[in-house]
Amino acid sequence: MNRQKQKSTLKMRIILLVAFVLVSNFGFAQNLNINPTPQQFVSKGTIKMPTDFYIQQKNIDTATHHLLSTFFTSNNTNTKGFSIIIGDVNSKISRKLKRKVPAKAESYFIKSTDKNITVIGRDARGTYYGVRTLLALLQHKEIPLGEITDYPDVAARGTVEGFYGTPWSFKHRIRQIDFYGENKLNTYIYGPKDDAYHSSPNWRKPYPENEAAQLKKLIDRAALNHVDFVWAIHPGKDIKWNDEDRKNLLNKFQLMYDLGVRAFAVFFDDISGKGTNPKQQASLLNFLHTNFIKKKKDVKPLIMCPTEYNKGWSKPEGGYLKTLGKELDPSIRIMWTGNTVVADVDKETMNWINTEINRKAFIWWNFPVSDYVRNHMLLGPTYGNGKDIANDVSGFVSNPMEHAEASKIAIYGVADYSWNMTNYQPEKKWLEALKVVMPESYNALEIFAKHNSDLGPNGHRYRRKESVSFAPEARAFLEDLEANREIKNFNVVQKEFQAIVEASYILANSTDNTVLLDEIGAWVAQFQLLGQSGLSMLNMHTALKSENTKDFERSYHALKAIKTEMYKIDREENQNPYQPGIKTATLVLAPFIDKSFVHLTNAYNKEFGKNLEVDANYNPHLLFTNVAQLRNQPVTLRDRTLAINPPLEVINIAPKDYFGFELSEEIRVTKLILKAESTTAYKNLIVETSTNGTNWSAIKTSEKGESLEASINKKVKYIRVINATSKVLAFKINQFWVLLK
Ligand code: LOG
Repeated sequence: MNRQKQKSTLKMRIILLVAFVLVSNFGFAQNLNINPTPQQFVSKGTIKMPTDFYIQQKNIDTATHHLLSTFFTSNNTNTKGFSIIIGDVNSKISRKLKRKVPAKAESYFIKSTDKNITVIGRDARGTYYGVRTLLALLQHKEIPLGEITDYPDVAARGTVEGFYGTPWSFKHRIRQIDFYGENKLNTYIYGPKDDAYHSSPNWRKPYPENEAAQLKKLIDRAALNHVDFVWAIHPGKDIKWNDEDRKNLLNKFQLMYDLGVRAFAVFFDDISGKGTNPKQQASLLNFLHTNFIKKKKDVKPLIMCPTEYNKGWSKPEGGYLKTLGKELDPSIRIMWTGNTVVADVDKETMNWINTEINRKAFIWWNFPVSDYVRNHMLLGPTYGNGKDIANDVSGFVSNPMEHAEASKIAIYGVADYSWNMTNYQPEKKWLEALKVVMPESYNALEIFAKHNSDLGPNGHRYRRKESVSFAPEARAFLEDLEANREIKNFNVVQKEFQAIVEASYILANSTDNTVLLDEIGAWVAQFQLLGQSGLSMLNMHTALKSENTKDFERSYHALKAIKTEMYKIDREENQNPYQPGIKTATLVLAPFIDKSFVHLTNAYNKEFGKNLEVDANYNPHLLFTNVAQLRNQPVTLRDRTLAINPPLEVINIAPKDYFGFELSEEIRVTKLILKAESTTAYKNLIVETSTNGTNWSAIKTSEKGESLEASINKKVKYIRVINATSKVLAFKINQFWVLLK
């Protein structure tokens, strides 16, 4: 070998050796079991957990002090203990170590050696997060040694309590805020649509005394968790663009400031009329910025939710977004839900909106909110958003379900995604989340949650995967069944149904999270019945194969009885006026059992000359409309009431636009009811019926209380409400249904 070659081989060896040492010392931050996953962890082994600690606190605030006191007590601290030094970059700590703290807001650096642990934060919140990580390290059996360098990818991370329906209770909000602190989420935007003092009619008025007192407690709790409690106001339904309402807003902000609020938002979503004017909105926001935010000095920049808050609704020709982008003070953040109301966001989404509004949009992610599918539980993983948008967003908040505790499964994922985007692993985080919300019964919860993730058909067309590992089994089973072959995976399917029944028993009697159980209980009961019905279906199959008619009929009747029980739960629990009832496993499991049941019953009838009935449990009628906003709205048939799932947004009905139903055949219709949020549109609407969709006859209507009513009593195939004027009518549809004979 010549010298040259020898030299380069040696060089190669050294490079490889160095690479090996580097890799072997780079522990995986994922293995630390900390949520969110730290950005960087260089591992240097472990040491035995000390029993006593010596805490040296430098510059730390009340929240961090309080957090430390939850672990370090007089029982495990003394001056001879294992040294822990905590401070921020301004504290008296080794300069060499302070230089390792990333130059980013909320960052921290931890060095742990066999002699001591040093935690240094870039700022107060960074120190707090460093201590959160420290306490998580101390939960391990041995202390992991090495260096952790950590910072959030997204500046504002958390939730917006922004859904329609019952606002969260005080107790739930406290639990949420604590959960945010634990998971390094820093933002809780308070904006429940059904809080009358957030929106119309009472946004101008102070909260009643007891509500104010509770809010104050929440605000204090948020401070203790380093969470910004952002109080939002929703004045657009009836705001007047005059000085008086400006004063009203300032006054309400001051009242909230007095309760301790130091961050504010103004929402203009889901409104119509004068309130939607972008110039006026911008001018008002700038006014609040100058006369409140700037004056106070200790209040965060404003956040606003625009009226055109998604691309589908934005009308570029009207220049709404561009006006906001140009006129709003650059410090004011603008929220955005994506390409549609309910959407996942990616690079393209961000590029488009950020150019329109001249700043980084603040993402309002409408997941796991279920206010438009209230009969479903959304317990699946958090996934779908781009992993390359960290630098394109000014904030990322999730709008959750009215079921606060159940929403934690998704929020846990949001915490990791928004902190450490590129390393985010949806499934791994989902499994971890289940363990966090149910430390003992998480295996049972997993079985329940994996089959309760999708939303079912909905007007926003947003869907989630569900029963992922079971779906191919269901397909294979049905194929064999329909081809009259031996069912190869019978045992696998049986095992799944058994697991469902058992998991439901375990959950229903679990004690490790009764708050969660209160929310999901009715769905668990329904899920158990579904599993049981699956087992009866399998029994029908076995009995048919062995030509045991007695067994077949018993299982057949059992399955029908189970369905009756499920029907009862659906009619008794969760009876909200929007999507009442309790639906479970609707994407894969329920249709699978239904199809198999129908197939087996038909096969049995044929073979034994019987006629056991199979009820076609579906709705044959269709929505009939030319209004784009309504096109995907599901239509439900309950008993004899045929209804549109009422959408939550304002619907714009252009001249000659209509909405109604196309029946499967001519059927006698007795009554039509429309309940709109404002009754002023009623005089401009006509109710019409038709037998062929071409020739229409008008029906007399009357206003009864808040509804528009028509008594019909004739056989029709089409029935609709039509805008008879030459103007666009804009209103919310709270109820729309017809009664079939
Ligand atoms: C509302 C929100 C609601 C969500 C899902 C925004 C900005 N506003 O369609 O209050 O929870 O959609 O139904 C919305 O998303 N309107």
